[in-house]
Amino acid sequence: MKIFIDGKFCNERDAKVSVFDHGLLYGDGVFEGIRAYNGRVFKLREHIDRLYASAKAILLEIPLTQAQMMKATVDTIRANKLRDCYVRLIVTRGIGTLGLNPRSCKKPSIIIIAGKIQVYPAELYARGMDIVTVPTVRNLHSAVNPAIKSLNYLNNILAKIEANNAGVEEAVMLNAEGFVSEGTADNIFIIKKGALYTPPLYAGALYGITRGTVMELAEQSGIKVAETNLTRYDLFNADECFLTGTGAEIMPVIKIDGRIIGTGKPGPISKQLTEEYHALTKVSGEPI
Ligand code: PXG
Repeated sequence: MKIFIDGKFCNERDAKVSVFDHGLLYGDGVFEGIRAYNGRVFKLREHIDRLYASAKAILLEIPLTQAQMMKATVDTIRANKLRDCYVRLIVTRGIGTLGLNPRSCKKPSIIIIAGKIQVYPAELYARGMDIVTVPTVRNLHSAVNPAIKSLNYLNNILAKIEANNAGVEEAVMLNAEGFVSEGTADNIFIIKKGALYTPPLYAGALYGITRGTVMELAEQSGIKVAETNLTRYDLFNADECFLTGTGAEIMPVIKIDGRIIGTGKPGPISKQLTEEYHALTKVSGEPI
């Protein structure tokens, strides 16, 4: 595997970062998770835009233009001769001293890894997922805004551990007000009486690129889409529910906190949107 580090490709064995990198010492940095399908990088522009928006929010100046970053991403996939893969882009504050002062870091580090994606088993998509709401609340937008895809994912990791401890794969996080925000690496949607609802971004969600794509697909099919605050009650009484993310794509949810959702099987609108999403991933994106 060839890994891009600061403008050079190196072998997996030699792909190492300094113990003084503030990405490691403090989680000081940002990242993206991107997928390529069928020789095309899906929604590359959108992911690069979000990476730079995350960096801007933490006052991290990425030493590449957006065009150079897009090229580096495509070059990394090419160097590994991949057509269907997962790409992790990481930009850290760089190497500094012990002590959190970011001014000690002279140059941000850029890492690009293109590899195989770990996907949920096909049976799970066919059956639908059982999820729970968890005690760990989503970060406040007045603290580290959840819109920032930062290297500090402990909030989500704790939620994931709590879900796993409850015997399920994924968590729904609520915000400090008790409204639904999102999953640990996915946005959440419900369907009620034929309309699609998802929490607004100010409820503490990431500006999910899959979320945006699904909303566009729904609108194109004449499905009403609304961003609105949702409570656990709304989730329990939904006709259908699903999670969206680059990794999970569209994952139907059939049980939440022990309540069966709708018929207890992936619903027709979830299935329709999944088919449309898969069709889109096959034909659109930046050629590798
Ligand atoms: N919320 C959070 C907190 C996320 O981290 C999403 C929603 C969905 O966003 P996208 O833009 O992917 O639709 C994410 C995405 C990984 C990994 O390897 C994480 C994500 C995506 C891909 C891989 O942990 N998070």
